Amino acid sequence: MQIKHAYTVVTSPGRNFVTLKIVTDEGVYGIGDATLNGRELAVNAYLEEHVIPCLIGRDPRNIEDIWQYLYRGAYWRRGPVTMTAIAAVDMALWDIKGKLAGMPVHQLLGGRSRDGVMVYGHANGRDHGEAIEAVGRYIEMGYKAIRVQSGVPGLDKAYGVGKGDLYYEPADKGLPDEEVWDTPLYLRHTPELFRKVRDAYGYDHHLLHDGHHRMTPIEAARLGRDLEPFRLFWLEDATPAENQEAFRLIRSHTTTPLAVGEIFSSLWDCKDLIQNQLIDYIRATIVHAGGITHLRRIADFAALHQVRTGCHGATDLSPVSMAAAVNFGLWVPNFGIQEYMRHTEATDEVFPHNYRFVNGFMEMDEVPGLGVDLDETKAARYPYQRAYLPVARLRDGTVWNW
Ligand code: GCO
Ligand code: MG
Repeated sequence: MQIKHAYTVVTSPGRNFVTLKIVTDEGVYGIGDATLNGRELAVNAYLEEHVIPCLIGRDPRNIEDIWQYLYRGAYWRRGPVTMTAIAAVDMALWDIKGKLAGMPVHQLLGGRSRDGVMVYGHANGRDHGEAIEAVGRYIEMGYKAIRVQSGVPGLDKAYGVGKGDLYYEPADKGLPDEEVWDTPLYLRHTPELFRKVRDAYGYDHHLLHDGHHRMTPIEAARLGRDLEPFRLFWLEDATPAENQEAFRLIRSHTTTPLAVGEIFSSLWDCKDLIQNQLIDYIRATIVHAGGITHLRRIADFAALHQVRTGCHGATDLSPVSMAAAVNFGLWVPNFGIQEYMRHTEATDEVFPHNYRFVNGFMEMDEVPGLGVDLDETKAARYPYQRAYLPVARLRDGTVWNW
């Protein structure tokens, strides 16, 4: 059996997605997500120019060999563009293997460890009142775990506050928007937000919060401590983790559980965090961390250190990634939680899939492969549009972490 043909499809049903399709000489095909928000065409070119020509003629069943070939063979290792491209190939090959075996990918990984994958949704509002109302709507929809983000009085914009209720989409067409950020204001208002949410709804639901890399380690330590009475499921991306050691300081001050890793592209980005037990949840994800083959290694390493998974699942990860994540989450023994931001109806039509939200959990039928497809005719209706994530500046104009 050989890979006969492979190509990418770039489509923009509300936002940009890059999808790789690998077709075998026996007609079986697989698809993989290759979307890297704001840098979509870099991954597309990497695949078209540097990866696809090397795939033709290879046996698609040899997933591990192809992974090693693309990782070691490039000489230049790691980095988001490379690892997203490898992930797309890897997902497509697992999809093919599942179809050949007549089994869903979670069965190939070792079978189900659970019936459904607990997901968290995003409740947000321009102020505390709106955010608290949004939490109520998520509870009504059946969510067991809810991320809460609110606008900060005195700031025009804050990370995590959506344009609508269900679909949070930070990337905008055209050149990057610039936003003003003020950490002391944020630190003053955030514990108050969680106090009000607990007062309104009690302690039966998991609450999460994303700091989105904006605090210094000591600021994050203080926020973690201030949030302790409200028993968060996690505080995410408290501070950037290029310096993994930074989390030691946060950890030494607070028992609020910590999650990090949505921008990590390999095990080497989180090795110290995990082996020193500086975090509780690893957010690395299939599409940006080298596919199922590599995320499995990260998860196994994490399991040895009692760190659980909490994979990234924002709208910029396509339904192909979500299908892969649900398969992975059904299997992985040290599962923690899976992020789930609803895609728009247009996106769901371009990517028909078999996962579905049932009472706080993502469920999936026993269909062969990943259980997701790409409707190329519909995809062609939505041409690529350049879009960027915003850029943040402090009040004095200094560029900060968005
Ligand atoms: C999350 C993330 C996203 C990212 C986005 C960037 O926790 O879901 O922080 O909101 O900002 O995925 O592309
Ligand atoms: Mg995040």
